[in-house]
Amino acid sequence: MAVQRTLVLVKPDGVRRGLIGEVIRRFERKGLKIRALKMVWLSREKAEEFYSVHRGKHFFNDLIEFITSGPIVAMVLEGDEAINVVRLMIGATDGRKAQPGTIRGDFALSIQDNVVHASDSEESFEREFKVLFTEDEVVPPY
Ligand code: 3AN
Repeated sequence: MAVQRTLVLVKPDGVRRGLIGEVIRRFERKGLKIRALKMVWLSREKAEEFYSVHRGKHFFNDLIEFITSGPIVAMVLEGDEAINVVRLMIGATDGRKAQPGTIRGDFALSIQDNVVHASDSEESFEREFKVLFTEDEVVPPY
């Protein structure tokens, strides 16, 4: 058993569509613990830092425009193998290819407007966490 933390975003499309509660509900019912939660509107600078691994790709500009187009909800979830569990629950990047039953499979029909983001590795979590949170925003285990 390896307890991990992972970072999840409800992206601007998810917030606009009123899916914040639906997304959080799925993770809570799964048994994941919310250790931090906040609503933020990313600056262009923060967004570019968050998605720095995609800099130079053909979709980078559109991605930055999209993620800064409205507020997002950022959270830190914790649980046994949380990184993989959450990736399975959100589904494939392209909503058209994501399995029904996953968040993207149930709510997305696009590769960009795909409702949620989740860290894909411990290294990604560490990097993403620093862009969005400080340790004092994380509640102790409960
Ligand atoms: P995931 O969000 O599943 O980890 P990544 O990290 O490969 O996927 O991509 C980050 C984000 O970049 C995606 N959620 C999507 O919004 C956008 N993206 C990725 N690949 C493409 C693509 N081929 N065309 C347009 N947007 C893309």
